[in-house]
Amino acid sequence: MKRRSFVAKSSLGSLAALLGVDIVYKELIPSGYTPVALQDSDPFDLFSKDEAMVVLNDRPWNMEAQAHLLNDAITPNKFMFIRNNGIIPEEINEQAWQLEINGESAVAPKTYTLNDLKTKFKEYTYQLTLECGGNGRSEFNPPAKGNQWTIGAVSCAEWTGVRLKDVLADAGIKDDAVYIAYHAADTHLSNNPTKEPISRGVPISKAMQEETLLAFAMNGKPIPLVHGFPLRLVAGGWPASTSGKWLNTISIRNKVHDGEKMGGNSYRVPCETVAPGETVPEEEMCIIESMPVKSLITYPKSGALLKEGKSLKINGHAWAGEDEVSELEYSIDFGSSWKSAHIQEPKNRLAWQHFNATVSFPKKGYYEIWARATDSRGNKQPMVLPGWNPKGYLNNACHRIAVKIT
Ligand SMILES: Nc1nc2c(c(=O)[nH]1)N[C@H]1C(S)=C(S)[C@@H](COP(=O)(O)O)O[C@H]1N2
Ligand SMILES: [Mo]
Repeated sequence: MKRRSFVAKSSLGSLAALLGVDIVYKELIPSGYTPVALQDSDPFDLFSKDEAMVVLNDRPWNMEAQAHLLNDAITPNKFMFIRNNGIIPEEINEQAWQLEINGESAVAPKTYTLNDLKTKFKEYTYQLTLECGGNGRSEFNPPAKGNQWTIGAVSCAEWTGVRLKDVLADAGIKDDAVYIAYHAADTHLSNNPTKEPISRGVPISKAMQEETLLAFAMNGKPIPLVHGFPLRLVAGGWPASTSGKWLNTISIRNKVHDGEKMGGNSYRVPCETVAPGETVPEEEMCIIESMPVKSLITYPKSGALLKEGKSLKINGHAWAGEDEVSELEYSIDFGSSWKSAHIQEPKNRLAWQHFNATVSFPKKGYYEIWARATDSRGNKQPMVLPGWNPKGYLNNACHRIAVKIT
């Protein structure tokens, strides 16, 4: 019954988009009525997600993973978190889809069809870590408004597309370019067509990186609708809010982009540490760029039981935004002492790295395993919460799981 109410409260339009065909008389559907074909649908079915994913919000749709669901080296669609700021676009026509490059620092506006992108430019595939800036928000105190993500708003899928830098070079970019901005086909929750749910971007230097893609495939297949079909900007290692889904426009800006969710407290944190709850003036807020070092124990699931005398193999992933993870340690004594785990090299820059260790326990009882990653510049994850900020971003505290030895 809980499932059904998700459907009833959602926008019929976006559900129709998920049916794959237009509901011809949709404006005649009585309010509160759910079409038969959708009555048995639930968000897990609609988005092809595993039933163990956790729905945080249904308007807009937001769903997160649990740590143990993220055990795969490459995150499959069914375990990938969903973060929407608006309503998923309806009736996407792949054949007619266009990407426009424009803006003050574009030589002239230019458009590309998907076919143009696929045929004119070389294709690349990278594993790219995408973490929502607000992942971990639920732990902050005083609490921060917004989706109460725990640890599951992170993924590392394999993205295929063309390099943004190749397309920008083809379109023509002026010397005064500072930032690129994305615009997309999703619509504002208010249904006001003049309002965008989100329009963010990255500095030119990030746009020009080899791994910054205009992606049309995820894990070897067309991108699932909810993750940005048919075209997505992917900027790994940065807050995933910079990776615009349903991409239809890139504007080359001659100033820092001033689109929706670029200003105020959105995806910005105090430039200097502040006391919890403090009011921070606008000019003292800085845009989040590279995400901080972080890790997740993905095996075993928290709550594991183990017989005395047996050792436990643990594994997980660690990532560090633009940087690499150089060390992964674990503790079974609440952070008093640490041992090194084995950490692998990333498949490519900006991919998460896998770690494993064999853990033994001195005697029966309750333990916690804590994991702590260190990046190549020596930054370590904090054991508890990092600096408070108004919107609860960048919580990279150590992940922990419970284990009982019986
Ligand atoms: N067009 C568009 N792109 C978007 C968003 C959105 O609401 N609309 N949300 C952003 C945010 S805040 C995040 S965290 C990621 C989530 O990507 P995912 O849903 O594919 O996991 O997409 C980003 N790109
Ligand atoms: Mo996000």
